[in-house]
Amino acid sequence: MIREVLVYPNKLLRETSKDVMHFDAYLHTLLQDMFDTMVHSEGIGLAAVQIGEPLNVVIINLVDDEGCQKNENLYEIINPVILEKDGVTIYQEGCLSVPGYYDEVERAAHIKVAYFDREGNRHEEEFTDLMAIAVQHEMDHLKGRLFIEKLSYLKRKKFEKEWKKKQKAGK
Ligand code: Y12
Ligand code: CO
Repeated sequence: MIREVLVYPNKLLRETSKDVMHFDAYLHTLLQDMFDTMVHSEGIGLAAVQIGEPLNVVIINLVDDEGCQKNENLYEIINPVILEKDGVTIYQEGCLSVPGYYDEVERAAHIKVAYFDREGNRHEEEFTDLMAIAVQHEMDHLKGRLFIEKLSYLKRKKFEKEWKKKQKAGK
């Protein structure tokens, strides 16, 4: 089912998400709803809190070199914890909860993450490149943080001005 994506400055987006305790049908329906919503919205990543469910659940499905979003590249990341991080990378990020705004954000270039899959199996995996950026972006959502909060003071001011103007224009 396609669900509504919460948009900044919705207060629910600031909530801290809680760990999943049961790897059951409720979780599987949530994962399906997140997938349907992400694909419908043309996104490559989504956190459960973005559809109003403050649980530590993230999905990421990057597009391949041909621009295809293949199911085999879908990551379902539950209760993630960053074990190691190093290096620095800067990328122009966007977010379905801040539609139409993109800006450069600095993040770790390499991360090692422990997480659970939909069946409750524990994994440890290292991520680099766009996947490392996406995992960190989505994990920030789980702490109630948006990428715009990582911008410099001046860039944040610029964003708030543009956002208010857009809202006034009804976009
Ligand atoms: C790198 C950086 C950030 C991420 C997090 C996941 N971000 C997204 O999936 C953002 C998608 C997005 C899609 C939009 O819709 C269209 O482009 C049609 C959009 O809407 C507008 O710009 C109007 C905004 C964001 C992963 C990896
Ligand atoms: Co986002």
